[in-house]
Amino acid sequence: MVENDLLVPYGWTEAVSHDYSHVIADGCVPARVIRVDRGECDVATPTGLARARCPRADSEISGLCTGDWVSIDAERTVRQLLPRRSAIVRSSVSGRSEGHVLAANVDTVLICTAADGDVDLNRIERMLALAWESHAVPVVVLTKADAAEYVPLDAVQAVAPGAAALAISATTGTGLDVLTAMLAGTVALIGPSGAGKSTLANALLGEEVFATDAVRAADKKGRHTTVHRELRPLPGGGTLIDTPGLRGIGLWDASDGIERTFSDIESLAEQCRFGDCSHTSEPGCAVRAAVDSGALTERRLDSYRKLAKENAWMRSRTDKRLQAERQQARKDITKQQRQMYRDRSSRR
Ligand SMILES: Nc1nc2c(ncn2[C@@H]2O[C@H](COP(=O)(O)OP(=O)(O)O)[C@@H](O)[C@H]2O)c(=O)[nH]1
Ligand SMILES: [Mg+2]
Ligand SMILES: [Zn+2]
Repeated sequence: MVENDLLVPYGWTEAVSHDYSHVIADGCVPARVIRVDRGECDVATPTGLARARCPRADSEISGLCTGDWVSIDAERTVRQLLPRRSAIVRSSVSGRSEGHVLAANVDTVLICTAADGDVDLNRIERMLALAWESHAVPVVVLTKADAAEYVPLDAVQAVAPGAAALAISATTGTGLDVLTAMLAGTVALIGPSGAGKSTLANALLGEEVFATDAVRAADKKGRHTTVHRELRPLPGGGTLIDTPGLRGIGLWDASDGIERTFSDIESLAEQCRFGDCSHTSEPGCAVRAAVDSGALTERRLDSYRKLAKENAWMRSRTDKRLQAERQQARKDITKQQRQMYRDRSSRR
């Protein structure tokens, strides 16, 4: 039986209850993070919506984000960050050796691209890698189909093996019923600014919750109207997270995500004569053969290489940084020990 009725619209299910009920600290209740602003967050609690204090930055809980399940105490302070079932993580802007979590406990990721602008397949592949890596199910959505002369749905579907791709219009309602039928659990919208995410969010929510903005006509660039990540209950069940547009999304250790995104290339590579084939000039290369026959585009192969290289670089950088941090910690300890010996000898 599901308790916590007021939490149900915010994603409290029997499965969630099963995972978390026994780990919640005494005197605390479960809550879902709707939105985080410096030091405080809006949360949904068993008794309704509330404002909670985030733990201090130096506490074990840092980087709370929209979609997180937490426990809060009687003073409305977040006490526990409950284990994330999934998380969309990109490389941190601050360059620290952690990823930056964009949204947590997400089941479906809607990768939005405006059909009336430049439909950048490389960027779609990058977002697919991010989404697959998060353990959510991606759906590629071409928005503003009403404004496009030609909607390149086939080209988009071709770069998204294993994922659904569809064209919609939030303005005319085209495709919204199909999309609604695909939504499950917590749905997050990602994509560049101006892609129509907030407009689509409002259409799915059935009310004007999120502010939207006119795209600059000159360059079709959005203006970053959405500045917060925010979670809302969907009328038909499930929840929706709108996010601000991302200027650039660096991958964060997305090896599995890349593998899934390029599953076609990965399976071709298994047929290459050499196990360590670089798919450049080796004889018996199945990947080159697919490019030569037109089954695989050079663009997609390049995109795959670029993301794999970036990922490898990111991983090596992280490893180096972790090493540096450990080294620093050792130095600090040595310093403390020296200080201790000095103190002791001066006391003598
Ligand atoms: N023609 C048309 N314009 C749309 C559609 N969806 C969004 N827009 C417009 O695209 C612009 C950016 O939308 P917005 O939702 O703020 O994009 P976001 O930055 O991704 O959240 C706004 O001017 C919207 O009116 C659509 O389905 N059709
Ligand atoms: Mg927006
Ligand atoms: Zn090869």
